[in-house]
Amino acid sequence: GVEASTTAAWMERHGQMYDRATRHPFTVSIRDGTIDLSAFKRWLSQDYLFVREFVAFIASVLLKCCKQEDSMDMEIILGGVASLSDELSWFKNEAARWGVDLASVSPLKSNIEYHRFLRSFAEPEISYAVAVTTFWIIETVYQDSFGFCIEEGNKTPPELLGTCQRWGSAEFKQYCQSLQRIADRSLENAPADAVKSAEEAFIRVLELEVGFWEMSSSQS
Ligand code: HMH
Repeated sequence: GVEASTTAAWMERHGQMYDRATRHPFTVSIRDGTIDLSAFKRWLSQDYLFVREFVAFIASVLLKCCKQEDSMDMEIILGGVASLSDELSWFKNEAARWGVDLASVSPLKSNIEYHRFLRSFAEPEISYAVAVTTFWIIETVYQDSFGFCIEEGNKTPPELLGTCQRWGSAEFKQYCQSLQRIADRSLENAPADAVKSAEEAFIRVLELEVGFWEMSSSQS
């Protein structure tokens, strides 16, 4: 019969948490046009710092991928590293447009917590299956959150559409689906303890993403 993939099963099992991360009041307020622009600017500057850490994280996923016997996923992950170069330029442009000075931004508490989590993947003991699954869910939360902001019926302010397109585009969705296939295939071949660790990391990402939106919504 047709079985749901491991990751699809987790999205159902932890559906409430997944929805809290992908339909957060912060992104919902972008979609309904009530977003507070100072909150948007705070998100922009904090996410710039996040993405700089994310580069090192994806590099660690790439390294684990290359150490695999069969590293057929290398090109997809390498594409992810490459697209972050363009993304960092995008952040600089966007920050200039909003009058945000990136040089003077320090990471807030939830961002620091997320950095610490990302850095833990540099440990060689963490398996490729766990790392690539974590990579997939981090990207997917943004894809789903911003995709919703450009779906039918949105009242997203025109000046925020570029941001929403970056992660909400059909192209980014396909990239996330490629990562999901990679994650599922890796999990199928992984030992039970790695599958368990991957599920824990999946849940942890959802919590950290909620924390990141909360941090952006209100100064705390
Ligand atoms: C906090 N999560 C956060 N920032 C991002 N840019 C992504 C996920 C996806 O790239």
